[in-house]
Amino acid sequence: MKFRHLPLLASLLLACSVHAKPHRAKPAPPPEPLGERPAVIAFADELASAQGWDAAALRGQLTQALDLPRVKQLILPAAVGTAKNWTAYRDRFIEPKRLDAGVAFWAEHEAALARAESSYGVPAEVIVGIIGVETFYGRITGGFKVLDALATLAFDFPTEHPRAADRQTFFRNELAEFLKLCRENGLDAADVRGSYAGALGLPQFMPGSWRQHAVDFDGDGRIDLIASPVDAIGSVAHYLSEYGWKPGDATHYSVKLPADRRERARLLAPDIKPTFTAAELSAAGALPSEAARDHDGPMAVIELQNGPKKPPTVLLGTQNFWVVTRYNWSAYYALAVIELGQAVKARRLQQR
Ligand SMILES: [Ca+2]
Repeated sequence: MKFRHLPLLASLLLACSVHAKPHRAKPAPPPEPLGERPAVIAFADELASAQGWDAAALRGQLTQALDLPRVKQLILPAAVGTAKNWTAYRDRFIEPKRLDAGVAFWAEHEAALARAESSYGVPAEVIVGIIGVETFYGRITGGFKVLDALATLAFDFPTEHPRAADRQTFFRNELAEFLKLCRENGLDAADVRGSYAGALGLPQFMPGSWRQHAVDFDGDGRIDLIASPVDAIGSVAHYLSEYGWKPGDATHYSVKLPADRRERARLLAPDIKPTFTAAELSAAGALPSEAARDHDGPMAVIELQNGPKKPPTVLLGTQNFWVVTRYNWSAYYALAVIELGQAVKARRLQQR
């Protein structure tokens, strides 16, 4: 499975529930070049050979890439024992400044959003929700040099991470994708900035997702997710469409869970994966909403924690909810995207 920026939002999710920032406790030492490590040389030679590039130039570029201690701090999971809190997470995104920016973004790109909706069947509000959660409509796209960030994670991934080997392989692949992407799109690899995990532009696509799913939606002959909001809009819609967005279907419904603890646990076990039909949910003692009872297809029973003192938020996620989690594997993320889009839409209608 491909996730474009799981590391970014996963840590954001955990970090937002607690105001402490465990990774910022001590200042990072100054960065130094990666140097002539055997893995760097081998990677450069292999990629240059496969792509027909100048091997010496690529070796030079990668051995001089900076090994960024800050990136290695940020990629680590947050400290254990930090409780998830949907209400706190939601408040971070659904707030007046981001809503105003969303209304302005929608007004400026109304035609592109409508065209994306008609081309791919993905509602404008979902696209607006994603770009708003990701980058505050292009205001926060990341200040790290992507070449340095990806080279750090590709060749000096912190070994204390629980899935270090997997993640290092993932980032080596993303580094190769990034280098190809820069050549294909006329970008200077040394100049491109993005998140600490290498996510790029308004929609924070990882380089591999950019190459696989992004589209030239403004028709200027190149794909630019950094400077073209219209390309970003079309690319987000195309991405969701490719992951199976069902035009016209709801993202989620309300539900009351069964009183029986074992039945509740059974329904919650598949997490965000749509598994149960409305009839199966009713048979298990759950009370799906009236609209959910008319839903054609399986649903996921999703529980979002609200901290130790408040009851959790519970909902039924459809296939479309699951598709939003292909952007980032988190129910908290998906619901924030959906609710931000709805809130921007409501404010936009109210102001008219
Ligand atoms: Ca374009």
